[in-house]
Amino acid sequence: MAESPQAKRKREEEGEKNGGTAAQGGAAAAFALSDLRVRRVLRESARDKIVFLHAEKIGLSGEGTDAVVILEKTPFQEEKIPDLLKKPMNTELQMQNDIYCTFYLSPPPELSEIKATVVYPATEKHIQKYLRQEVHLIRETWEDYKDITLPFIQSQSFSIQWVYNILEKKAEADRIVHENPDPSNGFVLVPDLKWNQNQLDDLYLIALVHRRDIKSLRDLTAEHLPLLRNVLQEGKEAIGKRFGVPGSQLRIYLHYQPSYYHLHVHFTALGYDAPGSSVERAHLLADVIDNLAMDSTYYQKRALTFPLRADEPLFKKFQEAGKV
Ligand code: M7G
Repeated sequence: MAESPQAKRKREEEGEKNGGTAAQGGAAAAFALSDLRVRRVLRESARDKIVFLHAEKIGLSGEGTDAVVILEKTPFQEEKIPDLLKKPMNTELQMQNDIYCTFYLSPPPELSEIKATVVYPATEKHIQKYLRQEVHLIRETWEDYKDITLPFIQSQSFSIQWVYNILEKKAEADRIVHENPDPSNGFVLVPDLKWNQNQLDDLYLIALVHRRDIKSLRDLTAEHLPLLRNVLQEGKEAIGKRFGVPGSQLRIYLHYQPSYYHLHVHFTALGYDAPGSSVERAHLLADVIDNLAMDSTYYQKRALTFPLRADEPLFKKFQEAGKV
C-alpha cells in the first residue's frame, strides 16, 4: 500500500521520540547532539542552505573524538505552508519599495526544522570528503584503473559496514521499501541518508545489491545484466507504488567513482538537482544496461571521467603517475 510522506512522517514521529539521541546499532555509540562541540566549518552553501561541520565529542578523560555534522534546512512541506503565513510569529518588515517588500519570519519550531546528519566517530577521510577543495577532472583508462585506482581502493576506501548492516537487516530494516532476496540478482531498496521522506521534491533512494563482489561500474559485465534489469524494473515499480512517482520522473544512475565500493544505484526525483547527479559523475542505469548488452566488456575498455578533489590521495596517485 502506498504511504504518503506525511503518513510516513507521522509514523516516525510517533515511533521515534528519542529526544535527539542517535540510534543504537553497529559501531555507533548513543549520544545527544548537545554533546558535540563545533571545531570548524568545513563547507557551506548559501544556495543549498547546508553547512558541513567538523565537530568533536569530548570524552570523560577530556579527549576529543572527531565527528562530522551536516545541518540542512529542510524543504517546505506543502501542507504546512499556509501556517507559515497564518500562525502568530515574529514578522519583521525589512524593506518596502513600490509594489515590493521583504519580511523576515520567525516560524514556530514545527515549521522551521533542520535536518542534522552525524557521522561519529568520523575518520580523517570523512572530514576531507566534506572540506571545500579545488576539483579536477581525471580521465581514467582501463590501464589506469588497474594500475592506479584498483590498488588504491583495495588499500583504502570507506568502510561499507553500513551496507552490510542494511543487507543483513541489522540497521534500517524498517525503512526497506522493496527487496528482491535473490543472492545473485537481488537487491534492497531503501531511502537514502540524504532524504527525510517528508516531501517528494527531493526524493532519494538507493538500491544496494546483495552480491558483495561488485565494487563499481568498472566490474560490470553482461553477466550482471539480469541483476541490473531487476534493479531498474523493480526499483521503478516499488517507488511508483509506495510514493506515486512514475518511472519517467526518476533519475536512476550509478556514480563513478562512488564513495562506497559496493555496487549501488541512486534513484532521485528528476526535478531534484541531487548532489552528484551531473555528467562528470552520474551514469544512467538504462545506458549502462544498453552498453553492456552491446559489449560485455564495455566498462573494461573505455576511459571514464570523474572529478577528484586536489587533496584526495587518489588525485595524488594520478599526479605521481603523470596523468593529470
Ligand atoms: P556513493 O556514490 O558511494 O557516494 O553513494 P556519495 O556519498 O559520494 O554520493 C552512496 C550513497 O549512500 C549516498 O547517496 C549516501 O547518501 C548514501 N548513504 C551513505 N550512508 C553512510 C548511508 C546509510 O548509512 N544509510 C543510507 N540509507 N544511505 C547511506
